[in-house]
Amino acid sequence: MSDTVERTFIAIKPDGVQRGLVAKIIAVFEQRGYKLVAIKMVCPSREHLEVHYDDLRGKPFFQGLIEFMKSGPIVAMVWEGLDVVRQGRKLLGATNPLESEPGTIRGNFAIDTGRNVCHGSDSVKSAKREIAHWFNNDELCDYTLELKKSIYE
Ligand code: IDP
Ligand code: MG
Repeated sequence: MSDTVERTFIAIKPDGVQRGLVAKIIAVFEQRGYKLVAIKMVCPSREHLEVHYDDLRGKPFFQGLIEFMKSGPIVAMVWEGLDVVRQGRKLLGATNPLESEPGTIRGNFAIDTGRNVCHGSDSVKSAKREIAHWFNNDELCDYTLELKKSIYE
């Protein structure tokens, strides 16, 4: 069995929650075979969101992005499995939903970049930073996915 402990941070943004996409987005990761390690609904502070999007400070859309992310609850999750960071980005689709392939979450459910319904870490390094930023260690559940033998060779 290959290395399956890679983790990524996936969030359903306020537009995804408002549009009733929580179950659908979770199902995409569940059905692919990834393991849900942590999940919570949160209304983070402006400061928390600014640190999350630290690399985008200075972009013209930054303030609008933070305002939008503050406009309602977010469902924050950690998913685990082989290549989950890169595969998670693929499941989400391109940042601009007009460029997202049909079949991806953004390609199926979004049109505008500023309302692209979900977030996913862009590298293993970002994932580590984001997981530590959104979750305490005791919120990350340590358990065996019994289906593992059916998912990995
Ligand atoms: P990502 O979410 O695909 O990683 P990033 O470039 O990290 O994309 O941007 C973070 C978020 O900022 C995007 O998901 C999107 O909601 C928003 N964003 C990025 N570029 C623009 C833009 O040009 N206009 C409006 N919002 C943007
Ligand atoms: Mg990003």
